[in-house]
Amino acid sequence: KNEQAYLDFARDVLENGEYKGDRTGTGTFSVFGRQQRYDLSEGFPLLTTKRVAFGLIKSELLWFLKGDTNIRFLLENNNHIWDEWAFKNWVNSDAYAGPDMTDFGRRSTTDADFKLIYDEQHQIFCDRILSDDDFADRFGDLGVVYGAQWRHWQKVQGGFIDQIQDVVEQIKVNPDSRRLIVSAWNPEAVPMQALPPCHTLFQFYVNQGKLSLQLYQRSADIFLGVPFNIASYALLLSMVAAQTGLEVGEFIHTFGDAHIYSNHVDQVKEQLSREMGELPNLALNPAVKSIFEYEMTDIKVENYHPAKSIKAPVAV
Ligand code: DHF
Ligand code: TMP
Repeated sequence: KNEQAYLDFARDVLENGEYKGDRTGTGTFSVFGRQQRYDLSEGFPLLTTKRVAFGLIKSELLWFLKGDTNIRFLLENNNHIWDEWAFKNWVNSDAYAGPDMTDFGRRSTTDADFKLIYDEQHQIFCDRILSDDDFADRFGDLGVVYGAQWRHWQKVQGGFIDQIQDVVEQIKVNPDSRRLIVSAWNPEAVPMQALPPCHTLFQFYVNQGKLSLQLYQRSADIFLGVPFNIASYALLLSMVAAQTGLEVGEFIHTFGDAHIYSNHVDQVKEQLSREMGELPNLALNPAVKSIFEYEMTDIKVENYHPAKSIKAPVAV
């Protein structure tokens, strides 16, 4: 069963993960190398043991597919999942003259007075991204992140590669190919990214009229990021299947460093104590004729009745 695979994975890391320090200073329980499989014909893998905000997953994926790397589009869709990484560039810049925001991610979870100051600066930042074009160009951009690598991979000889367009075309004309790969990991670009890509590389596979996708994720925040990543890639797979006339097969999720942050342990235990419900169904508008033409209203999950959401702080 699809959701069981995620829950077993979380339990495995809770039980077998070893303590490991990390870049954010939070600390994690970590394992290296795991894999789960989700058969999409059994339902759409949007977790039911906590509410997962599918609207945010849709707008993030549409943002990647547009080749956009500026958070303005996300903010226009009320999506704040990437704010902290743009905000970090802003407060570290010479142009920022507000209150000290050093280590804002951690301090806003431990210091209530600081959190008020941070929330205010965050709000000012978002308002300015939305209203000031020059400011948005300078501080809303996360660098050459997913959208840039997927749609405009810069060639050494000049020009760009559109990996998504190419892979969709290859699935149509050469479905037996073993080279149906999209790489977000561009070693040359890593220093120019607010966060080097966590979902590093994915490969499609076609057999017996079914399309499957395997993702290699180098680093995985099991409680916050992974439920989004599962649904996002299941959605991408479903959209590519719809555009290539194939049925949906499996989403295979392969991991490097898979971790539970030390301040997520109670939340994971709470989630593991809950009963699973039925998985929802995905409905894509069949009139959409290109992978690049989907809009928010063309994508719906039906019959989603999750348990209530569980809040946790994100490590910045
Ligand atoms: N950093 C870390 N440490 N973990 C991540 O999962 C992560 N993910 C990123 C960027 N950097 C990251 C992009 N994706 C949330 C989910 C996905 C995501 C970023 C943030 C998140 O905070 N989800 C919450 C609240 C969502 C909301 O705004 O309602 C959740 O409960 O799912
Ligand atoms: P890192 O770059 O030091 O590995 O930190 C990235 C963190 O963000 C790590 O906890 C993994 C997490 N993450 C996800 O789990 N999924 C995602 O889609 C993204 C962008 C990040």
